[in-house]
Amino acid sequence: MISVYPGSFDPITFGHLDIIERGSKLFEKVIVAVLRNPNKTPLFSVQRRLELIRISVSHLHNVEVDAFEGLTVNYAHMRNAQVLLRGLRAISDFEVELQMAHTNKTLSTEIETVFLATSNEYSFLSSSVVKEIARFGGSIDHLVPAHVALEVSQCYSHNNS
Ligand code: COD
Repeated sequence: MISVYPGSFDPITFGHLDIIERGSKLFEKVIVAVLRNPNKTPLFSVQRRLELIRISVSHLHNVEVDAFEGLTVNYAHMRNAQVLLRGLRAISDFEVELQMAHTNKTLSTEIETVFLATSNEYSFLSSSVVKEIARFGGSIDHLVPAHVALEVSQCYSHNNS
C-alpha cells in the first residue's frame, strides 16, 4: 500500500521524521508531499524544503519526496496512493485532523486517513516552535536534524544583522 504524508514541513522536524520512519515500516512506500501554498509566507522555499527533507530521509529506501498543489486527495489519486498519513500530537491536533479527514473523505471515499500518535518526546514539537526558538537565538539542535538546524539558525542570524 502506498501512503502520502502531506504537510508544510517548514522546516522538517524530528517529529515529522519520527512519523516518516514509522510509516516507512508500515507501508510499501511513503511519499512526503510538500504543499505549494501561495497563501502562506514560509521561511523556506518549496525547493529548499524538498532538499532539506531529502537529506533527512536519505537512509530510508522506500521514502520519496515531492511537491504538490491543489487538493491532497487528487494528488494521492495521481500517485496511486490509498492512504493519507498524518501525525497526532494532542487534543488540539485531533479536532483539526478529524475535520480534515472527514473533508477528504467527502472528496474521495477511496482514500483513508491513517493517524500515528506522536512519540512522547516530540509531543510538543512543531515547525513553529522551532522557528520561534531560533528567532530568539535558542538552540534547536535537539528538535531538528543538524543540517536543518544550521540553515534555520542562518536565516535568523541574517535577519537580525
Ligand atoms: N509529532 C508527530 N506528528 C507531527 C509533529 C510531531 N511533533 N509535528 C507535526 N506533525 C504532523 C502534523 O500533525 C501533520 O499531520 C503532519 O505532521 C504535517 O504537519 P505540518 O504542520 O508540516 O503540515 P500541515 O498540517 O500544515 O499540512 C496541512 C496540509 C498541507 C496537509 C493541508 O492544508 C492540505 O491538505 N492542503 C491541501 C488542500 C486540501 O486538500 N484541502 C482539503 C483538506 S482540508
